Amino acid sequence: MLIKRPRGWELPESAATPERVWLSRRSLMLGGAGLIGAATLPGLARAQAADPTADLYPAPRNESFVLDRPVTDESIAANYNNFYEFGSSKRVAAAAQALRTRPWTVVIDGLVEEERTLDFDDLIRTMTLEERLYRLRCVETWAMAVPWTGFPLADLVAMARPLSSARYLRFETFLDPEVARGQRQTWYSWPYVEGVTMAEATNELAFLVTGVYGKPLANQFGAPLRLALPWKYGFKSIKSIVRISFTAERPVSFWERQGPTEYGFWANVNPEVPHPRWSQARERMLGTDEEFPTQLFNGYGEWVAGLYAAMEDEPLFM
Ligand SMILES: Nc1nc2c(c(=O)[nH]1)N[C@H]1C(S)=C(S)[C@@H](COP(=O)(O)O)O[C@H]1N2
Ligand SMILES: [Mo]
Repeated sequence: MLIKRPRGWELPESAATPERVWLSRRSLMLGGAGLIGAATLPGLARAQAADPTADLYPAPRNESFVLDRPVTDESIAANYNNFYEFGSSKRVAAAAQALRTRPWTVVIDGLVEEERTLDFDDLIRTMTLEERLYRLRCVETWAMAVPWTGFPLADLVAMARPLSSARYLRFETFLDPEVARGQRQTWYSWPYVEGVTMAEATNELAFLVTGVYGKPLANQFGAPLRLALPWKYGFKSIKSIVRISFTAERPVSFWERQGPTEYGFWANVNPEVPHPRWSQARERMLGTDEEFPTQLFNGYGEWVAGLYAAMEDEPLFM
């Protein structure tokens, strides 16, 4: 089904069109006539799009997920990021533009009927995209509310056909210290890794994100594919995924390896369980600085509380 085949946009238009025609068509599109061009010359016009999946946006909104506060301004969310591959400050957006997100492949391996390597642009077109308004709560106490676009992680699990022995999913980010200077810092164990249980992965809330604010993901948000697990602290929502492995063993995630007494595997949001160095009782919205009381499971308990019944012995909230 997911066979790699050349598409119109993979052929640079300059290779197929005399330069003078190409240049004038480009200036036409820059002049705002892009829709006309796209309607009459689908393959060729798409070759000029900055992102080969741009035509998939905006996706219809799934109205099941509503916010209790305004959406964070795009300019704020796009300029305050955690993406340690590009540095430990929040101002990593410029550095993250160095990441080349095409071609991009995602390996599905481990305990599956058949291991495979998917081209991202093929993968996304086998999935039905939707928009969801989710909040994200960083373990550092800042929070945001954003319109993610993507598809349920459960749909990818179904496509991957895991064996019955699979108990966890392990996600891995790209590794390229040439481009991502943060990955030259050897006190971290790169690449970034995260993991969830099969039950968490197939919960309706678990979302694989390909876009935000009605467009393909900008690099700093973790292009071209990142996770959104809104009931967990933000570090579980791994960016720029290149590998998804089905495992029998619980994966050790990046921050857990770094500081197991501060960052655990479960990392479910809970106002009553402080981080060893600060309280988790409140959160601050990016942009407005408005404060809200933190909610158990970040307010998403209706979907996920049942996952953790009879698991009191586990450190579910760190
Ligand atoms: N690969 C990778 N994924 C990552 C991180 C990172 O440093 N590297 N930071 C995490 C943390 S701590 C948070 S809070 C969110 C931030 O997502 P945002 O920058 O889109 O707000 O990404 C998470 N995913
Ligand atoms: Mo975070």
